[in-house]
Amino acid sequence: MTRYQFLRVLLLSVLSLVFYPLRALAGRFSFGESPESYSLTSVSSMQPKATAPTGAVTPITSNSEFYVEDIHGPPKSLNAETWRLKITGKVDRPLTLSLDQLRKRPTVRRIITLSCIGNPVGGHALGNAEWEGISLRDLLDEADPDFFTKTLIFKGADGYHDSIPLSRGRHPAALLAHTMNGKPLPRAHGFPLRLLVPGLYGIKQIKWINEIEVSNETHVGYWEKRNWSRDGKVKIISRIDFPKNDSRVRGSKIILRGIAFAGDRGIQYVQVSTDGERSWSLAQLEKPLSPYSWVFWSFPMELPRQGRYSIAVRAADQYSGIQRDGQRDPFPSGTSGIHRIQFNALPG
Ligand SMILES: Nc1nc2c(c(=O)[nH]1)N[C@H]1C(S)=C(S)[C@@H](COP(=O)(O)O)O[C@H]1N2
Ligand SMILES: [Mo]
Repeated sequence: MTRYQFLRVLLLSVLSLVFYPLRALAGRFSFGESPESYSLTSVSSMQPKATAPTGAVTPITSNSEFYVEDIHGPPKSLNAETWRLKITGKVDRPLTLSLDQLRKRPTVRRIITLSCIGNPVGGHALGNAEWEGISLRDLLDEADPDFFTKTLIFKGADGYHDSIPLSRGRHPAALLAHTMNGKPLPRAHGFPLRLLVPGLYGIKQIKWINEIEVSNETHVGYWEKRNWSRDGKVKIISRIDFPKNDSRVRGSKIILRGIAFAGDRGIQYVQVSTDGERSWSLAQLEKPLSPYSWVFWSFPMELPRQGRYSIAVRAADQYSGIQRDGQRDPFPSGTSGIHRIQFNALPG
């Protein structure tokens, strides 16, 4: 931290001590609109298009197998020639960039796993890709946000919008991607430009971006208006990929396999239970492809008898400890439910 950054944090902390209580008071007398005032009947469901791969789950998800989730599909009117990215709002230097100009800028490459907040327990609305594009932090430095700003609002050409804290946008790995797994970003995934910021669910990873507004207001995003989570932080996710639920296996020994993911918090360990969750054992972990990538786990299991077996998996991140089988419904802030499967062991 530089001295300037330190003083800035100090000043903002002191100011917020005064400002937030005042605003909370104002809220009681209902000046203006607060997010709480949206009706709870406007809940609407997010329906990611995702299928389990036919073969084994691979460390990198191919573009064609990557899940897709959006409100209306790719915007029809989007034309790469006339498309512009605008940086607007509380900045010293508003910017307007064409796709050619963006492509000429220095690029960064990051492996980041993306998960839909609506992904159910054991679901496949998450994938891992290598994204290439421009550093969001560098772009922000160039536009130079005003001293007191705290919000970045991202707007997609389809009318979708959401915000992240400016501090999160300055994450060293946050990028505006124009390339996915070495190919131009597919239309379905946000061509010409989409956001990737570690630690947050897909809800925050805006596709078809045409404007980034720097603001000092709180912003209520598209899904937030429909009562989904405001912060969109990824919860601990773990999944069993082999064997599949209700499948049949042969042999006296098998290797259970799956993935675990916790956004930008890193997976510390994964545990498997083969005895109805009375005891848990540590699984083996593969080294993740990046600090923001899912982790592959495996666990050798003896099958001393024929018949039905139940297994469960749970993971711990580096900060909050072991995953709890809390909320199984993804609404409103993502599920942390434990994945359980059953399979049948056949003779031979
Ligand atoms: N412009 C725009 N961006 C969007 C959305 C959208 O509807 N419109 N949906 C978000 C949601 S909810 C998710 S999970 C991710 C999915 O990204 P993908 O389709 O590339 O997997 O995009 C996010 N970005
Ligand atoms: Mo999503």
